[in-house]
Parts: sequence; C-alpha cells; structure tokens
Amino acid sequence: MSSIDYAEKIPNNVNLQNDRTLQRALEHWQPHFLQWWREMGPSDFEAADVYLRTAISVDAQGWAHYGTLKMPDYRWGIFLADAVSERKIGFGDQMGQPVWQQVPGEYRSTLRRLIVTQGDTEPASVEQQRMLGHSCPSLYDLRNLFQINVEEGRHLWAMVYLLHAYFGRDGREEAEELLARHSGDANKPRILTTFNEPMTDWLSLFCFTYFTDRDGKYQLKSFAESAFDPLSRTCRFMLTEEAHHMFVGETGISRVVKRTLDVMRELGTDDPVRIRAEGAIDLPTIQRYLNYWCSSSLDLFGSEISSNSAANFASGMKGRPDEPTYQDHVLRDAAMTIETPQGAETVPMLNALNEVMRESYLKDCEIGVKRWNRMIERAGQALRLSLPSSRFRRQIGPWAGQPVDTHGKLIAREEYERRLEDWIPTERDRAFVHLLMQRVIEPGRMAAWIAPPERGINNLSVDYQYVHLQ
Ligand code: BYC
Repeated sequence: MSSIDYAEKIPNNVNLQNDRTLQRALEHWQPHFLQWWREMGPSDFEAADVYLRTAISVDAQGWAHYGTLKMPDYRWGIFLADAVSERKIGFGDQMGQPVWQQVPGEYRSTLRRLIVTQGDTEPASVEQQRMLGHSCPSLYDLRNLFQINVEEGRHLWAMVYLLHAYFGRDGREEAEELLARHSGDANKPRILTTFNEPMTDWLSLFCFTYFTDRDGKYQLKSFAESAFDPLSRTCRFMLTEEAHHMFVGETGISRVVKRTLDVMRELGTDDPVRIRAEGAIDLPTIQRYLNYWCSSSLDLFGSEISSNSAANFASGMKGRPDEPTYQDHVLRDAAMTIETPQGAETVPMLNALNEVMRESYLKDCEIGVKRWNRMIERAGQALRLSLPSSRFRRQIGPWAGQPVDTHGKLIAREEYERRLEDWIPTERDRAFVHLLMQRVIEPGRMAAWIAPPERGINNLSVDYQYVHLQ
C-alpha cells in the first residue's frame, strides 16, 4: 500500500492523504483485513461482478456511487458526518460543555471497550452470513446480501479508524483482535451473544437484518449523541447505510409473508403441512423465527439494571437515541420501576437506561409487524404475528434463564421446556426451511418461498442482472 493514492483507493474525509501516522497504521492493518475478507467473507464469490453502492462522500445529495465491481475491489472508505460547529455535550453531568475532540484519559478504556464492542459486531455479521450466497432466492437478494456485507466491512473500517486515530498502540492491537475473533469460534468468539448464532438460511437473514440491524440503529443513534465528537460523527454517517440493511429485513419478511398468503389463497387452506408441500413457509413457522431473532436481539441492550449504562450516560460517552426529544438530560433525580422475577424494583433512571432503549427499540420493531398483519388481515386470514415479551428466552439480565412464556408470564420449567418448540424453530422447522434454500440465479426469477420485490435497486428493474457469476 506504500505507493497508494489514498483519496482514490480509500475514499475519505479525514485527511488521510496528509496523515502519515494514520497511513502507517492502515498500511499494516489493511492487508490483514483483505486476508480476513478472503477467508471469512462471502465464500466463493470473489470473482463475481456485483452491482454495489459505495460511499464516496457525506453529501446528502450524492453520498454514494453505484457500479459493478468485484467485492475484494470495493473501496472501503472512512467518513465522518459534517462537524456541528461549537457542538456542546447534550446530556449527563457535563452537559453544556464543549464536546471532546480527543479521548479524555479517565474515559479511555471504557470508550475503547465500547468502540471495540461496536466494531466486533460488524465483521461478526459478515462471518455469520458467509455461506448464504450459495442459496440465494434471486440475484436481487444476492446483491443485497453482498451490499450489506461490504458495508458491514466499511463499518469495521469506521471503528478501526477511531482506534487507530485516537487510541495509539492499544487501539492498533484492538484493531488486529477485531480480525482474530470469529463468530461461533469456541476459543475466540465474538463479544456479543447474537453474533455467535449460526445463520444458515435466508429467513434468518431477513429476521437478523430486521431485528439485529435495528439494535445497530439504536446503538449507533446513542453513540451519535456522544460527547466524543469523532465517534458521534462516525456513527451519524454509518446510520445512512444502516437504513438499507433494515429495509432488506423488513421487505424480506414482507415478501415471505406475501408468498405464503398467495399459496394459502390458491390452496384455500391455512394447513401448514399443505402450505409447506407447496414450497412456502407457513405463518406459524415465520412466527417462531421472529420469536427467536427478536429475543436474541433483545439481549444486545444489556442488563435491565446496569451500572455501566449509568456511568456511560453520566460521563457523556453514550446518550439515548434521539436524546434531544427527552426533557431531562441529566437524570440524577429520576427513577424507573423494573420488573424482575423477584418483583418490582425501583432503580435510579441512570441504571435503567438499557431498558429505556430496549423499550423504544421494541416500539420500532412493532412497525413492521403491524404492516405484515395488515397484509394478513387483507388476505382474510385469522392469525396475527407478534413480538415476544422482552422477558422471553433472555440470556442477559434478571430474566436470564427464567422459564417465561412469550407473553412474559413465569411458568413451570417443565412446561417451558415442553412448549419451547411451539415458540422457537424446531429442528424440523430448520430442516424444512433449509430444504427450501435452493439457489435461483436467473435474472428476475424468485425462489418459490418468496414473492418478488416491488421494485429493483436504484431505479433498475427487478430482472436486472445484479450479479454476474463467473
Ligand atoms: N452478549 O451492564 P451490562 C450492530 C456484557 S449491533 C454478551 O448488562 P452494558 C450490528 C457487557 O458487555 C450494535 N455480553 O450492559 C447489527 C458487560 O461486559 P463488560 C452493536 C453482553 O454494558 C447487525 C457485561 O455483560 N453495538 O451494530 O450496559 C449487523 C455487563 O453489561 C451482552 C453495541 O452494542 C450480550 N448480549 O451494555 C452488524 C454498542 N450484553 O464490559 C452490526 C456498544 C451485555 O463488563 N456496546 N453484555 O466486560 C454497548 O454499548 C454495551 O456494551 C452493551 C451492553 C449495550 C452491549
């Protein structure tokens, strides 16, 4: 990378062409990243020509460029949203003071940990989705998968930029570690639970991009409020790309539901056996997938009662998503009642902020569910999809490991074990869904279990050849 034209190869607005220290750090890291991409990124598609968007600036009118390229040639860039002049800290004990352009010593290790945790999820998701290209339901979907993969790669770059530019040697070491941990690895797993879950089918991908990427939206929005200005600006720009990932999730599930409803109408039945025989996914199975990925993603907000959340907010490191919409930005006198298996507990609001975020996240998750239910209602079907209670199947917080049904009611453990197969995908469900995952690569054609999208990408038609396989 020594004779590199930085502005051309690594689109950026962080003055990389004149920053020798950053160049040296990236020169060392970038070949490791590319090696990781080859070994852990989309398997067997290095030679494919893919219609991709690439971030090239932070200009709202023209921030991305669309074109056909091979994924290893993607120009992973580094962008910070425009600086807000004289920006002040918007919450916590230092509210009203100027934001930080450097990392304050006393917050260094916590901020690094937060950035590393965020950064760790990005390559983790690429690893989880590594094999899905082989079973794509259409070229349109294959392209969307790859778009998400390269952008998660860019989000890793965004966090590595912060580590390299602001955390010196330990930042560089953490950047290497981000490539050394792997999703599901027994010895060196990814940091957060959901990012170690296997993902072997596209229904899971759509649920993941609906629920887990939405956690990403909420975490990025809370960092967008951060007093550490480079983190705030980086995350604000990442949110621009994140919207498409959630779009893939929401429209993906919509298309699966639509296809199922079409088959139900054609056959005149809601019998899952007959719907499956027709190659579509019955609504109860879709519900079990929603339960699985939603409950897994709920853990990503951390424990309901958390001293970390209190410290992160009070110091100004991490706010609430949409912080300006709240009245009280200091929260020293506020409290919240949290339900635990032992009963209601009133805790200082600062310690309950993970729960505050989880509640607003769940409201956001409801929007898609309402849309899917309107489709089901219009088709004259009785079943309604729903989200599980935030106490269901938790692994983090006071409800972790508790036998709770999908409505949030504590039940006998024996009953819980018995009924779990009504609530989350069984081995049989997974085997059936897996069987449907046959790749379809004729332009415009869709697998039998999913309806076509309403429109193509960037005003192209649905039958455009989004990927040329070699
Ligand atoms: N799994 O006080 P606690 C995305 C740990 S997704 C494993 O309960 P806290 C994306 C926690 O780390 C967004 N460990 O919670 C989506 C802590 O350990 P340490 C990712 C967990 O700290 C799709 C201990 O338990 N970004 O971008 O208030 C595709 C006690 O923690 C989990 C972020 O998460 C878990 N689920 O909040 C691609 C933002 N939950 O530190 C990308 C950065 C908790 O004591 N992370 N623990 O050793 C954070 O802000 C916080 O770390 C958390 C947890 C919100 C995750």
